[in-house]
Amino acid sequence: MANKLLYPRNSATRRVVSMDGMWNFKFDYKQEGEAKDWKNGLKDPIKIPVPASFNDFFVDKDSREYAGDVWYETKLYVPSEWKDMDLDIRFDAATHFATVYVNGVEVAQHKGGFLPFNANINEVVKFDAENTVVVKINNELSRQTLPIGQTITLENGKKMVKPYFDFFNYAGLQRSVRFVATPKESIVDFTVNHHLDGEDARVDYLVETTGESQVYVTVYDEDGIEVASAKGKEGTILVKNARLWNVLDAYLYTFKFEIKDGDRLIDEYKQEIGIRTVEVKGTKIYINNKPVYLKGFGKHEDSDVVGRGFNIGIMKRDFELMKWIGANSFRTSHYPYSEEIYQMADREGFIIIDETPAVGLFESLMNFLDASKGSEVKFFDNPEVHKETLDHHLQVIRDLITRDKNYASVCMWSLLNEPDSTTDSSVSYFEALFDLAHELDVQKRPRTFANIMMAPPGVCKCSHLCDVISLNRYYGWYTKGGYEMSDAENGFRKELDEWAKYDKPVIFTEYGADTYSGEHKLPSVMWSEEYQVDYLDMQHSVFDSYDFVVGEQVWNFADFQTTEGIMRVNGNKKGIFTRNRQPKLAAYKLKQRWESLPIGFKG
Ligand code: CKX
Repeated sequence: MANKLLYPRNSATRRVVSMDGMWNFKFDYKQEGEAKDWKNGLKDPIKIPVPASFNDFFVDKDSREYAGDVWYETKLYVPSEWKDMDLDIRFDAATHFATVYVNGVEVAQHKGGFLPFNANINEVVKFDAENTVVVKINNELSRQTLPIGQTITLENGKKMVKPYFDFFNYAGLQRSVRFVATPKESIVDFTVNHHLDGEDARVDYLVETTGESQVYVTVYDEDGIEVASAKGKEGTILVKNARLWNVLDAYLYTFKFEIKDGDRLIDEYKQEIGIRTVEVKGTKIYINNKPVYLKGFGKHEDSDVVGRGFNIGIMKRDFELMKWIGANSFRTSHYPYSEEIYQMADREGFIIIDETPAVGLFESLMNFLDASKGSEVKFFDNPEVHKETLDHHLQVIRDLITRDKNYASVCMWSLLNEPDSTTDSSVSYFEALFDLAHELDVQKRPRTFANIMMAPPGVCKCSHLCDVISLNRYYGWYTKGGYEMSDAENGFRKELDEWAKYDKPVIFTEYGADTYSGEHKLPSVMWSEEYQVDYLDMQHSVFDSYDFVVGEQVWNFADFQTTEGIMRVNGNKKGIFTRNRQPKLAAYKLKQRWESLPIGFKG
């Protein structure tokens, strides 16, 4: 069975049935689900919405903090009219480890909570009947999962997940689940790569199918007019007078891929595609041969009640707020986001820095805050990290690039967030990641990782691998905050003077200050809305002093949920917007700045 990761779409030859809604659900407190054959169906279940994290629906702490297996069940009716087709259940994600059973038979397993996978059911399906679909999901973390953490057992015998990162370990069926019927001979994948040729564009394409019939590609403009076409599984399409996809000025062509036997249509798949190029030259990032300055945010898929569950309303509100504030980019911190968000970014013309779930690659007990004082053994000095963790990390990169490679909005790959890049043992691990990303991405987009403040120039051993240097810096917050901010600024400038020697573009993928919405103080003090403004003013004054700084992404777009801690007030409050998407004072300050910065600022 070909590894089909194409986003599920109805077409003349394909059928997609949503499986979203209320599913049966059980916690497996006694770890008895396997022994009691819950794979055949759940007895005395409760109901739970899909897509959503399970954690925030309940009123008791054991449910919210549950660590271990949870079981989901639903029924799926399959008509016999589809008996000659490939029948798959496509999970947009299952966090973090999933085992899928249909009619009591295991049909798929998947490790990793933020990328899609398929469960083929042809061998076990009952036609013209209800089929029992059961999904066992485990939410525990270790050094061999991405993201990284640990799972401990409390003295009362209950398990607890302790993330090495600063966001709540939401879990479950957090994205949509769909039943997909495709022809036996089908389009499995395609890849596009764009070249500008004066007013024209040449689009190299490669189509992967499960058979040998002829492939046809037809390109339509936004008015549905055919503008180009080609025949064959591989080739180049010339789009005359191409309307390019530009930042905040998007244009999407519809590419229709067909497999035909003579006039008989075998399979059809369509996707909207923006034609653009992205590259790094010197210390600048170019889109369509024009320099761009990134303005925007680190975000999270995070909202009230549904946790990390895909929330289409929040997605819409977030884009409206980002347009309002003058942003043009965001990073999918710290994991690949729902595909609908990339589709929206394509449509709205936003640049995405697409990040893997490689966060917490630091020896730490609580989370990154302990990173500098975790155990003496450095993360990459652990031999098993270079085996199981690296194998999984490389697989995640393969799946990430397979899933997202054709989105115009995806302009950079962030392969890790705040790893311990300070040891010789980290270099071979990073080299493997960066080499694979370069090999797999035909568009050769820039590669980076978000560098933590403990890994400045001369200490970091891996920044030379980056095409773009991405920095997470908190001068004036985690170091020398408050009245010491002037010293913080001096230290900041000294560090940037060192980064200048890399002669590469530098972007800030994080800078921010925790701000309790409604807290006001004149003169400002830390945690007040006024301090967030003063803090941002200092950062921007530093950024504007360096020509090679070509991007600023504030941490964070919105307040978000974390584990409990003495520095978290029901979550991380560095949002420019509150968790329910209302502006703090700094939002107006940022709007003023970003609306004044041209897209080619410093270009
Ligand atoms: N960086 C000093 C990773 C984010 C956290 C952020 C924070 C840290 C800062 C590291 O996921 O939320 O502390 O706000």
